Amino acid sequence: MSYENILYEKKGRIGLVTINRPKVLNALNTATMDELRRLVLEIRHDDSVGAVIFTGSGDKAFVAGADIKEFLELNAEGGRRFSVSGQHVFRLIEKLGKPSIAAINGFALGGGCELALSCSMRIASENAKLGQPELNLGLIPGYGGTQRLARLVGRGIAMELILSGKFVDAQEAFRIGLVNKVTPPDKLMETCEEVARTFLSKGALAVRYAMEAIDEGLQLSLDEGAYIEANIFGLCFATEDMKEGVTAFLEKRPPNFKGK
Ligand code: CO8
Repeated sequence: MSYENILYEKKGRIGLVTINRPKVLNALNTATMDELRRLVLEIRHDDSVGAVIFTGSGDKAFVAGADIKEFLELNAEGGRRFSVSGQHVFRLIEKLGKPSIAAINGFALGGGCELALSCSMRIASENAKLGQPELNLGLIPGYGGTQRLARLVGRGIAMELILSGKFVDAQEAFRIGLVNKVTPPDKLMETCEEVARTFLSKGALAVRYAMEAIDEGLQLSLDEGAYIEANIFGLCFATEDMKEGVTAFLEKRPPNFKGK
């Protein structure tokens, strides 16, 4: 499939998705969100891809938000639909079943920060700035930010960031747990690929099961989450990878996982 606003390449088993509208700091317009939805579905069904990195074109922005130029045309129902369809795309990323890394190479604002929040983890370059400035526009975050930010960094910090609309730099984002790592700009992609390769070295089924247990459990009580964990843990015993992993350990050799 070809895309106008997104670049997509495969580096080995890593899918590299680059939002490519640098003139508007990679703002997500409707067409880009539609392409992103199609691409994420394509990646989901492509067994040759085991991990995904999302980034933005140029050296200034990851994604500076939803495309503000589209907002004035919307009425209440249009705004709601806009929000629901964007939430759907980001939920597809979250439930991809393959780890995703946001390589934050500059501004990650509004919908851009929300895109990063829907990834499994975030790595920021030293020049990154993150924030949810929607209240400055008389809006609230609409692509899951009110929900995911609070779940990731806690209620108090989410309240502070969303109600103030302030930007935080990479170090502050690291301090509050919004990003997992900070790198010099020229090391960002290398670091993301290195982390992705670590995930790829595990069995793809166990990776997917662990992600499912974490993500499903986060929506449940501890007891319900533990129940899901036990069931998925049990399921691991039906995989060839589990037998291979345990046998390899006992035979003191590296495992050769097949994703089966
Ligand atoms: N949408 C559209 N265009 C944008 C956006 C954006 N989000 N961000 C930047 N641009 C454009 C600018 O208009 C400018 O275009 P032009 O050259 O034609 O004037 C170009 O990108 C370069 O930007 P600046 O000249 O402003 O660059 P600066 O370095 O001076 O400033 C900033 C960079 C601080 C990032 C600034 O561009 C800015 O504040 N951008 C807007 C950030 C923002 O508010 N983002 C949140 C948007 S709302 C949102 O994401 C809601 C998501 C949920 C949607 C669901 C709702 C229905």
